[in-house]
Amino acid sequence: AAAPAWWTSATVYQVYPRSFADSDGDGVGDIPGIRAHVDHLAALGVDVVWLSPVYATPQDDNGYDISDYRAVDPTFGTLEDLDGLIADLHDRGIRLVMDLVVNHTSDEHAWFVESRSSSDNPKRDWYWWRPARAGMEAGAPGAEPTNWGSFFSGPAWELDQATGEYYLHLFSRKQPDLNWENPQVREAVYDMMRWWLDRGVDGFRMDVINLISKRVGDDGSLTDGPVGGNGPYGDGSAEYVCGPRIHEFLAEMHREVFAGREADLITVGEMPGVTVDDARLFTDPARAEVDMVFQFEHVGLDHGPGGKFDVRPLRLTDLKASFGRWQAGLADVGWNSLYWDNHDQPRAVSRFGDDSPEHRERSAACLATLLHLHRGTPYVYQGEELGMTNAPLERIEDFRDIESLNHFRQAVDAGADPDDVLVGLRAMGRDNARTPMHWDGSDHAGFTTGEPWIAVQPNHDAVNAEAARADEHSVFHHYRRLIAQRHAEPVVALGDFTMLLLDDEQVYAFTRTLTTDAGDETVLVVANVSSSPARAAVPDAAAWADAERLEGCTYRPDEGSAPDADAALAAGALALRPWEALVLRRR
Ligand code: ISL
Repeated sequence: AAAPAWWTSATVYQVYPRSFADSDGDGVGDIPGIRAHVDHLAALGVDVVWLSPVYATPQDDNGYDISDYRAVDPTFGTLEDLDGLIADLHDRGIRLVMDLVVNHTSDEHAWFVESRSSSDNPKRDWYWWRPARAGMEAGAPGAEPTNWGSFFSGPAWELDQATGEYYLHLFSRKQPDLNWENPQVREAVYDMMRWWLDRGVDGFRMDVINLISKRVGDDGSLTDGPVGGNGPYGDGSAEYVCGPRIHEFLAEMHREVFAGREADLITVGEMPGVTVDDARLFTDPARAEVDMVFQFEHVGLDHGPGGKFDVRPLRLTDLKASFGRWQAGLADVGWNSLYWDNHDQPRAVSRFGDDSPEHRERSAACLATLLHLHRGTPYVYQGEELGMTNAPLERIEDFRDIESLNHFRQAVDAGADPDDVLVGLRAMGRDNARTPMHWDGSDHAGFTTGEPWIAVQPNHDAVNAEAARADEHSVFHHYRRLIAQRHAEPVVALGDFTMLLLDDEQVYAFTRTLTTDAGDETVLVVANVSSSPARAAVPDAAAWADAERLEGCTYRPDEGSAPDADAALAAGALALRPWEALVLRRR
């Protein structure tokens, strides 16, 4: 068999540039700010940095609305700054992955400016232009070409006065969708991607890449989606999530852009709504599409029928069933990416752990142990390695994100009580993860000398990188050791995964097994995912009674395990303190 790809033992760190480090005091993070902190990333030991967008942008969606794919936005710096960052990272053996946002551009991109200028412009067909619904007047309520809602509230169509036609925008009205049916669009994107690879970048994280193929009839028609549940609009997802030509497009991209150089690269497709079966196809190396996908199942388990802001308690059994299904589904073909959070999700410790002062560090470390011992490529979002928490967002004025602001306005206009709407926004709003990175305990956490674009969290006095690096028992050093174990131990990178105790609401347990010529090696992970003591009914417990601890995987090894752990294990169970995780190895 071929040697495993380098990224099977790699860990990726996501930098959200707006909130990482500001070098020039304008309150917004920038590339020189990142360059000033590359040693933090090297100390953590990550292999890859995924940089969220730094391209030219009007910042309607914090850079996910791009007006020039080959330019760096002045807010973030210059192309030379980016070249410098690539060099700084490469000097430390760290690769750089750029965000590729090509489901849509900004409405200020030259392509769209041309496209909207007239019905017969050569670039007209680069976007999705449609007349009003048959028999209706453009602009009349319900006259949009389809009933689809946008991810950011309101309809997915905007009427453009210049020609009296509508254009499609699955996200904000300043993010028109590109028409991937048009081969010129695809060639322009591939050309831009090659340009970045030639500049030295090592791959792409592909934004909502499974939405690029829309189901379109021979006559150019698009189809309404079912209405109900979440607001007045139709759910168009069946028409564009993993649409009819998605595999063809990604295979073509691979041939046109990656072929011949793929061994050094890493590609990850962000894919809301992707199923395990789709993901097997997308990540099957024989099909040559992408290396791995970001799936969304585990970050949807606490959403109610009303959508992401309709928050429900998360059940550990659901979480384990989901991860277990993905681990099994991509066991023999394909590869998983592993994440708890990113710039679109609440902070991991606040959502899956316990962010109270008593349990914050232990629960953050427990979550790290669990994720980093799954099979797949782990992603660490900036600040996760410090156990950063959700932000204390109180009033609507505290929010900055277009998704939250639009949702608030739509819900309140529709008659909802603003206080009720805020409950959902506080729990799920994307700004939770977008407050500035905590570098130290000084004013503005060392993020900026100016006025930060969004408030720094007050807990930066205790939760910050400087303090964490100086404390060998910090969450940071726990992450560092876990990342190192993935490099050092083939069983961590490649071992088979078996979920255990699927019905237990408190304990998360699994094994990893590696079969080699030297015999079997098995790692057992057992964690108490709660703030009260637990007893785990580990299968075949007695066999683990005197197994060794897998080095580097225990948080606070100085504290030992729960007092009666060994005796309990010998007797067929295991005693665990709140958020305690044990990682044992048997050969
Ligand atoms: O958070 C979400 C909205 O409820 C997600 O559905 C999110 O929009 C989805 O994960 C796609 O995210 C990506 O594309 C968006 C951008 O706003 C996100 O920041 C990006 O990660 C549009 O480009």
